[in-house]
Amino acid sequence: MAVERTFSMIKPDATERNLVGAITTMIEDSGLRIIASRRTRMTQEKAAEFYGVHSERPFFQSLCDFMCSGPIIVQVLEGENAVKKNREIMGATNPEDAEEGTIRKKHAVSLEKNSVHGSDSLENAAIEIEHFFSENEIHP
Ligand code: IDP
Ligand code: MG
Repeated sequence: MAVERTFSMIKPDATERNLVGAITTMIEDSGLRIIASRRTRMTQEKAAEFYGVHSERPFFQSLCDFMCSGPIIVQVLEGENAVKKNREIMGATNPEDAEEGTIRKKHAVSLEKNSVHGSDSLENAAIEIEHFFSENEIHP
């Protein structure tokens, strides 16, 4: 198995409900290590760029508005099969479909306000990490 890095975000619905510690604990309990972490805010420009693949979808503007509506936590996670493992502990995009014990099942409020983001491939993980972190902010 390969040690990988993935990008994680705690979304505004979760920071608003004071769930940063609870979600971070679920990540750490999975064995993944948080090797970079920062509280910040999205701008409309950054949200539109970050979610660019969804720019033609009907929910795009609402998603960008939501992502800018409050603070977020951006993190780099490291561990064996980190990309897949993080997607597993996040649960399905729609919390109604998420499995028991996942972050989204436990904490998400809706399909849009689903508490966390996680990279969906190793390639996208590298791109998304670069959006938010320089190498000297990452400390394994
Ligand atoms: P993911 O976050 O599980 O990778 P994506 O399909 O990449 O899911 O969608 C990105 C984000 O856009 C979701 O996490 C969610 O916040 C939002 N989203 C996805 N589909 C819908 C929808 O049909 N309505 C509203 N928001 C959506
Ligand atoms: Mg996605």
